Formats: sequence, structure tokens, C-alpha cells
Amino acid sequence: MRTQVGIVGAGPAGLLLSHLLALRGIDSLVVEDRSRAYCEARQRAGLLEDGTVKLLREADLAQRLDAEGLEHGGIYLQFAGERHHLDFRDLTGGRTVTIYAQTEIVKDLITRRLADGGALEFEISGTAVAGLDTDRPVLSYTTAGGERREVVCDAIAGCDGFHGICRPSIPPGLLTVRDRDYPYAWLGITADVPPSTDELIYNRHPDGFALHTMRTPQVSRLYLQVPPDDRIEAWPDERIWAALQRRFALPGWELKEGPIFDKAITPMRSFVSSPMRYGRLFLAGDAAHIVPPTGAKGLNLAMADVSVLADALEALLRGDGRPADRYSDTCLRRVWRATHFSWWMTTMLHVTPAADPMTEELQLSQLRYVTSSRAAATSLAENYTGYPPLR
Ligand code: RFL
Ligand code: PHB
Repeated sequence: MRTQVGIVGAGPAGLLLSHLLALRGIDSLVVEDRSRAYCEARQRAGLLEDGTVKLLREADLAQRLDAEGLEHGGIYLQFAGERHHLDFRDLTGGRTVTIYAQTEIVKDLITRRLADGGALEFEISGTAVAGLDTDRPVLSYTTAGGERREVVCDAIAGCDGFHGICRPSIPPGLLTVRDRDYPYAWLGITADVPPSTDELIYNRHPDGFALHTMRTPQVSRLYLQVPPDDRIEAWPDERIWAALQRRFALPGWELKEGPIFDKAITPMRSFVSSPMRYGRLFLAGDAAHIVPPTGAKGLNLAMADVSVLADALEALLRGDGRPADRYSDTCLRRVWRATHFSWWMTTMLHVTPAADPMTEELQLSQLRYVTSSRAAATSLAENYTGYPPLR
């Protein structure tokens, strides 16, 4: 079998790449080891940068995003018993962010690829890539029906997330990895209750960080800092709401509670593997880098990578390898900016177990600075809405 670009993984990176390639007249095959239903239901990110929204509009993928997405012009930072507003529109000359769940982006992309006749294969197994240092790399897998296939490609895109097979297929010794684990995790819940806030609240409390975000005008999403080895069974719904009530408490403001229909604990990690290319294998999204979710960057980085990759592959298939040679460096500049920003937001807002009192004072000083200095607030706003701007 033959395709131009073999894509491993039907997450946001792989699906968007196949669509961007189709717009350029390039055919691709996306292979995914989970089911379509699983990919469409996996609760993850919710916040899109200004440039990501514009990218999706340009790619004619934004009908439902424009109708149902919730545009936000800022965030709240809460600490030391006070809540402060940062106005991104004012600070950045009109840039905003938009709440639109990753589940919805994945649904929109799958629907569109299938409507356009795109090749997507779910529930495959035994994914392998070979011949990466030749100009005819091979993607092989076993279909849901049990048939083994070998697909000869011009290039392969490893969009298979942090635990995928593409990054480990690069010969040992060629990748440089930088990583950091954090001494805390996030417990995330989704609840059937209208959000108690118009914009996201990032909250530093002596008990630990908390975040109030949302999915729709009827559905709230909330996160709590918990110990990294905590188990979800230790958190019955009443305990979660009690912790959220304590951390968000503010005179004259009420956190509304409702039935929780999804809850999970996620570890926090920073990880960058470079370069993002080996021969004709190009890594994109979580396959190459992970950030802690405090900066809301993971999904946005994945989409930014594939927008660069689509152009690079188009040129490569025409015989011009220069954009492909620049692919990794171009992406890594944005990746490192987002890695720094996510680390900075994380360490400013979380309570480090057994930290000395000096650490707490430094965090509070930084929070007072970003909520009182226009220069400091502008830096946060510029990074949060996406830097460098993708569009
Ligand atoms: P994905 O979404 O992990 O997709 C990879 C796909 O590859 C498949 N796969 C394979 N397929 C075939 N063969 C194999 N051997 C395979 N191995 C794996 C997987 O099943 C999967 O379908 O990676 P992608 O496309 O790079 O997208 C990255 C984003 O999913 C991720 O960065 C974000 O969700 C991170 N993130 C957030 N990002 C934001 O920009 N804003 C946010 O607000 C935000 N919040 C979050 C987050 C991530 C979270 N978790 C759970 C990690 C909140 C949370 C709680
Ligand atoms: C989310 O809506 O899930 C979300 C928003 C902002 C973050 C992290 C997660 O920083």
C-alpha cells in the first residue's frame, strides 16, 4: 500500500495535520490504536490561544467553534484572600482566548476528515515504523480485522502522544531530553453545573492550587492540586467539593456545586525531546514535548507544530527540503517559550510540599507584581494568549 504521509495518532495533532495536508492536495493515512468513541470522549484540554482559533478558522474548521466556543478577554488570579482580574484585550491590543473542549475539536476533525474522504483507521495494533533514514519510510500495523499492512510513505508524522512508539523508534543517542517532574498532580473534575465565574480563576491557596474553568454555559470544569501519588478513590465527591469550597472561598462569592460526571488525577511534567525529526520521521505535539497544564499550552503547541509541519511537508514533497530542515528549530523556539511559561505559572501558583517560608514569600511577591505592574501583567497576557503569535 502507498500514501504520501503516514500519520500515527488521531489526537488533535494527527487529525489536524491530515486536514491541513488535504487542503494542500497531499494524501495521508491516519492510524490510531484506540476507538473513535474513546478519542472523542477523552477529557483533556479546553483552552485555545488566539492564534489557534485563527488557524482553525483559516482551515475552515471553526463553524461549531465560532457558534459554541466561549471567548474570554482575561483571567482572574486569586491569592492571599483576594481575586484580581487581568484584562488581556487591554494588555495585548485585543487578543483573547477561547474555551472549546479538546473533545469537540477531535469530533469536528474526525467528522470533517471522513466527510472529505480522508483515510482514518481506528483500533489498529502493532504499529511500527521503519526505513526512517530512507526516502520511502514504511508504516506497518494490524487492522481491527486482524490484517497486517505495510504502507510505503514519503514521510511519517509521529503524532502519537507522549507514550507513543515513534519517538522511541529513533536510534538511541540521537535525541536530547530535558525533563522535570513536579511534586504534585492535578485532580480534574467535570460537573453538571453552570460555571460560578465568567472567566477562569487561577487560585493559590495555602492548601494548594485550584483552577475554575468551564466547558459550556452549563458545564464546569475544576482542578485541585493533590499529592503526586494520590489515588482517585481517596476523593469521594463530597471531599472534592469541600476542598474546592475552602480554596476558592471569597466573601460575597459562591461556588455552585453539581453532579460530577468525570474525575481523574494527572501527573505534571515538563519534557522536551530534540530534535523533532529523524530522517523522514517528524514528531509533533505530545510525542515530542509535554508541559504542565497550568499554562494551557499542550494542545496549542500540538496545533502550532502541525501548522509548521504541513508547510514543511508540502515543500519536501515538491523537492525542496529546506523548510523540513528548519522544522525542528522553528517549533522548538515556541516549545521552549511555552515550557518556560508553563513552569513559571506552575511554580508561582502551586504549594511545594515542605517548602521553606522563603519560597512562599517569593511566590506571593511575584503574584503581587503581576497583578499590580502593567509591564508584568502584559508579559503574562502575551504568553498566555500565545507567543510568538501563530497568526
Ligand atoms: P494526544 O492527544 O495524546 O494524541 C495521540 C494519539 O496517538 C494515539 N497513539 C497511537 N496510535 C497508534 N499507534 C500507537 N502506537 C499509538 N500510541 C498512541 C493515542 O491513542 C492518541 O489518540 O497527542 P497530541 O495530538 O499531540 O495532542 C496533545 C494534547 O492532547 C495535549 O497536549 C493537551 O491535552 C494538554 N492539555 C492542555 N493543553 C492545552 O493547550 N490547554 C489546556 O487547557 C490543557 N489542559 C491538558 C489539559 C492535558 C491534560 N491531561 C489529561 C494530560 C488538561 C489535562 C488534565
Ligand atoms: C481546561 O479548561 O481544562 C484548562 C484551562 C486552563 C488551564 C488548564 C486546563 O490552564
